[in-house]
Amino acid sequence: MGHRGHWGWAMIAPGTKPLKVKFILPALTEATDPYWRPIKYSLFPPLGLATLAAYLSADDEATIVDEHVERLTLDDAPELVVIQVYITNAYRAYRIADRYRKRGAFVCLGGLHVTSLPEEAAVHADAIFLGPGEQTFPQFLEDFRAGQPGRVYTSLLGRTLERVPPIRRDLIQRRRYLVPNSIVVTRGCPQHCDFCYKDAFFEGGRGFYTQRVDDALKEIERLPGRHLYFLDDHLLGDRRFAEALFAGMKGMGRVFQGAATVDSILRGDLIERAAGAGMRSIFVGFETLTEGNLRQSNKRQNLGRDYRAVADRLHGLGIMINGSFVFGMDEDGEDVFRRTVDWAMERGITTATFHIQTPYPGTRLYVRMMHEGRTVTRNWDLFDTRHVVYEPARLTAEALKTGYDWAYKEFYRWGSIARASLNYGTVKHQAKHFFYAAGWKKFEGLWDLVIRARQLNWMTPVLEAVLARVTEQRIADSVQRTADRKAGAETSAELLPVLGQERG
Ligand code: B12
Ligand code: SF4
Repeated sequence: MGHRGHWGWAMIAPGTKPLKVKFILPALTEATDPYWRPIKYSLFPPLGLATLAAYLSADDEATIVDEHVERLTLDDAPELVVIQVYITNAYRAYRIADRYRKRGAFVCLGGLHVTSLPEEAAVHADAIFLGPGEQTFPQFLEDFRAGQPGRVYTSLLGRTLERVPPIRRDLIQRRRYLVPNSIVVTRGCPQHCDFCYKDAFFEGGRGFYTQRVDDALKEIERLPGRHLYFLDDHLLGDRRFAEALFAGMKGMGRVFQGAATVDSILRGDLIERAAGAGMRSIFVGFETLTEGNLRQSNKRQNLGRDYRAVADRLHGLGIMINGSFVFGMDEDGEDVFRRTVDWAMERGITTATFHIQTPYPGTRLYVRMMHEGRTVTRNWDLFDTRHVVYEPARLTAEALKTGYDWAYKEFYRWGSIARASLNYGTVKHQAKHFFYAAGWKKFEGLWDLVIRARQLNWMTPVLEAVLARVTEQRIADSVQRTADRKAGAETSAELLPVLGQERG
């Protein structure tokens, strides 16, 4: 049944009855609690589901419902329901799945949480999917159309992003999102941090792979407007791929945000190339300022790296930093909160994402915590990095929670935002930092208003303006510094005075 189209994925055979398919991203639990911040969940459209929808035939009838931005009704009658399950929407996902199964729909569950705990999810599904869906979902569709769907589809060998069909962005309601142009051009990550979802999710096959550069560039060209947000775990993870991508993007007039590790920012001149292609802000996993914590969590790529040099290099390029920090690792004591927040402010980190360490099922951290008898709950609703779900080593659970809450408040005080912006050399950059940081945490009322008016896309040009271009000169200066470093300077510490002068 089915034949292969020119893309290489399964196509519906002529004459086969079209399918009615509903893709659902259930709301995370916090949608109903005081932490709910509509803007946070109106950032990105459900890219994973739009990726899967691309494997349907043109005749099939598909809808994507993202419960964070619209109401989900359950009284319709799709034949096939496809639900993406994260740990913190798992219970809600299961309730929706049960409801649709009672109504006679065939329900597929997949995503990170299903991959971590397949037995738990299987009770609520007709078919479950482990790992990325690019190979398993088209196989399932073929089986389903043939009337022989399997129970468990596991992504193993043959994982690739080559010849994948274009994402069904037509099913996404762009105006409901601040960042409709989210994109992923790689999957996974070359690193192996103990607390990360990555190794469990990609078990049994490749853990890091990229699109073909020309496919990625074509996908970028299809996106309207200027702003892009790369959701890749590590955009600089494959040097050759990233070099070619940035070369291809040069001159496209894009501004973009992405994520990378500290070592990749310090190494070579990839970050200058990224800046030249339009990178204006980057998510960096600093995680902890304590070496022992890095070692224990196998975050080797951060060991011995000069975090200060990372911040200075990025600022030198006019790239704003979203720093990620984890509290509650085994060497963290009461002083960790103040130390971390002070460091982030002193280094001019624009936005900080703080997390309480969370042992996600499937990770090596989870196994260790179980082994040491330190897990205290299996209520997945609490696994949102805001609650303490294990016994910390050198802190009480209360102190960890209080310190985490304090860190957020302290970092986003008006005074702190102003203090951090003073780290920037020019008034333009100080203003950029100020508006970006303040806009993220201080204008909640305004965001809510725009979201209610369903016109979030009006704000995208504002975001583009805040992320506007740094001068070519800054990038050229930084490239020169990299060349100088290669020619002589031994350590990044030696470069700091040079960077300091440049910024002053
Ligand atoms: C975008 C994003 C968000 C967005 C989600 C918006 C959205 N509309 O999806 C927002 C900002 C809301 C968010 C929030 C959080 N996130 Co988040 N987020 C991501 C990010 C960066 C990208 C997700 C993405 O779009 N990937 C690209 C698409 C193509 O892949 P995908 O969604 O995984 O879908 C594929 C497969 O999973 C599979 N699949 C998925 N569903 C299904 C269903 C079926 C039936 C099938 C066949 C296949 C299938 O097929 C798809 C194609 O391969 C990931 C990192 C990552 N690389 O995945 C983290 C990530 C998912 N987030 C993570 C975390 C920890 C959080 C937070 C808890 C953090 C925090 N404190 O802020 C919060 C959640 C808060 C809460 N209350 O629960 C962790 C999850 C860890 C875990 N084990 O669950 C990740 C993995 C980051 C990381 N490296 O740790 N996040
Ligand atoms: S570098 Fe980031 S994405 Fe990669 S394994 Fe570590 S935590 Fe996960």
